[in-house]
Amino acid sequence: MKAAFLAAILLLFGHAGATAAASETPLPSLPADAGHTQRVISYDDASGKNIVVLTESDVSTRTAPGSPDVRLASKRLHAYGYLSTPHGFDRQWSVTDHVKDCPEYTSIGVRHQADRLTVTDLDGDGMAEVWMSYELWCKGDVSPNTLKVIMVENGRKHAIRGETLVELPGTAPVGGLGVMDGHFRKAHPAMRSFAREYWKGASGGGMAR
Ligand SMILES: [Ca+2]
Repeated sequence: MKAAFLAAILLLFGHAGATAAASETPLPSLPADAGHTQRVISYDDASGKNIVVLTESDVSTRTAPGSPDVRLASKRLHAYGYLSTPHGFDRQWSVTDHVKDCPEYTSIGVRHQADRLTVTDLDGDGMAEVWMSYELWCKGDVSPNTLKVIMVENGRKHAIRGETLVELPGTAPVGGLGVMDGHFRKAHPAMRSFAREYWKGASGGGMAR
């Protein structure tokens, strides 16, 4: 196995307008619709110096077509992976997801689990695996949220899709199950093992298969 690469957390800040400028490392300029930065990390692997940025948009609203009394809410999240080159930052991959047109009387949520952003090299090939999880919801009750775990290695995305686990006193647990996509099913056993643990943590105790 190659020596583990250095994973260095450079910045952790809340929203745009925070102290990104305090870093000595230049940051990539994000797309105009990226929204607010939630977290930035950098790491080195066999490809070079990389930066990952997690962002979320504001909630936007519009009037429902044909129903002037109904407002619909939407929100997006993004993740961007950049490689630092002599010519500047080159975007290698991105992840985008959203809740669209959620009736405003319900609760809309589009949220990175930003503190769980993690970098590994579980198969020891020198190429980092970047792990993230996020939740989506549009609901008016305490039902589970949609939960996704995404791992990106060398630009290739692997996903687990399912729901958060909800446990209320006096009732049976609801949700928690995640299903690995075809990329995860073919991934290195160490990655699948890590993925199950990662899902467990992201979902609040659920299982991935
Ligand atoms: Ca790897």
